[in-house]
Amino acid sequence: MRVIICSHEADIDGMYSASVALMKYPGAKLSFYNYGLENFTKMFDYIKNESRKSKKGLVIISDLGINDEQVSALAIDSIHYLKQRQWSVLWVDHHPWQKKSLIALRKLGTLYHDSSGRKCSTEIMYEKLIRKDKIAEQLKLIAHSSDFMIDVKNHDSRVSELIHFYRNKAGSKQRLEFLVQKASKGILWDSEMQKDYMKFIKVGELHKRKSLDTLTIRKINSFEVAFVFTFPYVQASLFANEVFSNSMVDLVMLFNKHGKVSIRRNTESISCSKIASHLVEGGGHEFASGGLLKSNPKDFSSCIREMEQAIINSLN
Ligand SMILES: [Mn+2]
Repeated sequence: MRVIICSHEADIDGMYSASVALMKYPGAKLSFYNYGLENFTKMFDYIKNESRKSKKGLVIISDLGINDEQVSALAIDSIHYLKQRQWSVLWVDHHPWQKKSLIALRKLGTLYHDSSGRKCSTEIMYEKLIRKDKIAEQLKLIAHSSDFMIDVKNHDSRVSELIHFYRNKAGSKQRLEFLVQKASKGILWDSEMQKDYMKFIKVGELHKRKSLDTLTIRKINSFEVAFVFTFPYVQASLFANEVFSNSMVDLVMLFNKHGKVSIRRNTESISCSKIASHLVEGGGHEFASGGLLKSNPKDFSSCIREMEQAIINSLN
């Protein structure tokens, strides 16, 4: 049977949940996607195309959530098509979904969705597919501490940085596939990754310094908020943690040249997902979220004004 695994390209959880799925279905094809209608369209086009090559198959979608009406309609339509070709769908995720989409998807395929906010996709994949496997167990522990930023001091962030490097480096998408294949065999680091990592360190440090030069701190209500324009090789979560450990801010909002915003918090009295809901295509978790700006990314002060307004709206 033809099996394809489509997972979130963003982070360790996306990669390792795909690795765990690959352990269960070693011959499966891998591909990675991000959020947004355009990306979901790409994903479903690929899946439908694969389903034309053979009747009967399985597609596993991981670590990607439906948070948008159009994406929901696209997913429902595509899965109907797949069912006609006798393909089944297994969807694993932990992002917030609209209730309507959850109900619709449950009717069409197998959906393992955790809404508790305490499990990452790799953990769900482990529990549902390959429980008790020693390698998978390690993968889910690493993904959990990376996704929820638990025990940051003892967490090895190099794989996260490397994923970020591969995502942003032209022609490096295949490296993500290698990383997932290696992890599924229990190889979490090797000389090739080390070599790539050393390349990343050089340019990554430079981009971090350049980003820090743009740091602006504003007081909004009782909260200290840092706004930073980030250069491509800066990984949002790790960088936000650095900002938190070097300053006393409560919230960090990062934005880049594409107008993409990443929101991270240092206090539980702010909801990142609420702030994101006041941005374009905003979504995510309480503790980490993102969205898009309407402002021209080159115009820092108008970007900051727009983000400030999103915070103010979320506090009301
Ligand atoms: Mn995740």
